[in-house]
Amino acid sequence: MRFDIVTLFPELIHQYFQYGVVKRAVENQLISVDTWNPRDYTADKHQTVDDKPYGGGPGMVLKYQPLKEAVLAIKKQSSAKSRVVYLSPKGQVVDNQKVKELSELDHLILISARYEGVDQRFIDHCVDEELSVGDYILSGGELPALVVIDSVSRMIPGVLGCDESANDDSFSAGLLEFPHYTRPEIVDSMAVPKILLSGNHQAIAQWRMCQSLKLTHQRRPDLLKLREFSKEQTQYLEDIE
Ligand code: 9D3
Repeated sequence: MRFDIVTLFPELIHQYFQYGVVKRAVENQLISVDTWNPRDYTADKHQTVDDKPYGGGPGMVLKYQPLKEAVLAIKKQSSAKSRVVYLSPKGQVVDNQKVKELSELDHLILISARYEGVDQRFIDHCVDEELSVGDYILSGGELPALVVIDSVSRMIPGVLGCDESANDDSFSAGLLEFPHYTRPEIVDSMAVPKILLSGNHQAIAQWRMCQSLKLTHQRRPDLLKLREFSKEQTQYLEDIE
């Protein structure tokens, strides 16, 4: 899958892909990441990318032309059908279903803005969809673009190793994860739950499932409405209540 990001701060994007899962995905040619700076698509000698808002008010607005030229340049050098996503606090909040949908595309063009945002005519004419990463204010769209790319990449077959994708199996999907422990067996007089030392794999799996259900019930009851449960799980949930 190809990702092209339009941004005034390309270094911010490239840094991220020097580490971990996404670095390996680039090396294995499962994803490719390029950045495009609207400043390179200006026509005046000061390379102006922003201007004051019509109607007055604080802050600056990214100009239409440099953004449009950047998107045109991206589309010109790619044959794949592409979707243009504008990262915006006004967008639909991204969830796992949206990530899955995006992971089935061949080419994503992501627009990361700064300042107060972009000229509305760019959105009306060049953008397919506006996405937010949550109800809190950030300083720009670069972190949101990285959030989307990171999460979408993890859904592309081959990006995660067997070990990394194992906990997406049917019982844990859609639930909060059970607690983890590692050596030593006792730290500051806190012991590891005995069951985890028993070697009884079936009992351990059941304990973990119960922990997941209990935690999800406590912290995110909204998630429980989204999925169906086995008889055993339903019984356990009734016991919690
Ligand atoms: C005071 C008006 N602000 C809107 C509520 C202006 C404004 C603040 C911050 C406009 C843009 C931004 C920068 N944020 C993003 O570009 C952004 C974002 C976010 O701030 N939160 C969650 N998701 C996203 S996606 C892009």
